[in-house]
Amino acid sequence: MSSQKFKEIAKLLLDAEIEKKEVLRITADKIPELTVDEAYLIQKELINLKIQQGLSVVGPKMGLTSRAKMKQMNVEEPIYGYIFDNMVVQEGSSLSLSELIHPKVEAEIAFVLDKDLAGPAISGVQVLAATKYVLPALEIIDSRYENFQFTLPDVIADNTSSARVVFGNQLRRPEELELDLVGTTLSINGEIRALGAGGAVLGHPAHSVAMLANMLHREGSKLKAGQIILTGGITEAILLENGDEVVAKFDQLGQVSIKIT
Ligand code: 0L1
Ligand code: MG
Repeated sequence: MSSQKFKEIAKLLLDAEIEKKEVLRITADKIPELTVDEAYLIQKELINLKIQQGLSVVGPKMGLTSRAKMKQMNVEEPIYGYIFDNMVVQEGSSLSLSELIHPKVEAEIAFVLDKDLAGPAISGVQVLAATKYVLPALEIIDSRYENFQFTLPDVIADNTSSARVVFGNQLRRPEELELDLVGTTLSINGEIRALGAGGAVLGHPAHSVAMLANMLHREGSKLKAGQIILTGGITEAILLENGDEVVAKFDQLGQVSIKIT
């Protein structure tokens, strides 16, 4: 497959994001046999286009980190993408549905490292030793594909549905908490719609960061100090509607909220 073709698909996905128009998944018509490695090449072209437009990477994110989602997509390994500065929404503020296509929200724990971490063979213990603090987050995902329907390579190419993120204000040292036991509820308009604990993320959110460092190593990349890393959904993702008041509460980590208008 030519790199020109990958660039064209990256541009199509970027235009869909900017114009808020869903497109047919790549594997339905353009490249039915698209592989995971090729999908990451398309994702890289998409990231480069965003950087050329003046956007900055806030940090990488892991997706499909729950056993249930991996089973549903029939995959052995989670996937990663990138959060950009124009995706960050202030905690407690509002987000207009008109900015997105068909957004869903999930509750996550984010990490900030104070040292770079380069794979291979990074462990969760090494991640915790390199972590400056952890904080709660809401991730708003928004597939650019029709009806949120895709295969694994499609969603990788689409920067793993990254769209918006809200970070909480409470920063904690990782040793102050047992992150796998951090209970989390995701409420909409006062009703708990999903719940879980940090252990839903690959057994422990630090494992997700370790796996990310090891996956990035394969492409000659690493986790960098100061980046904010999303570790993956503790809860399932819930479709957002106009007027929704979304609040995620995390045991010992505080809460994160957003109003959908
Ligand atoms: O952050 C995520 O877990 C999303 C990964 C992509 C799958 C989806 O869009 O549901
Ligand atoms: Mg996520």
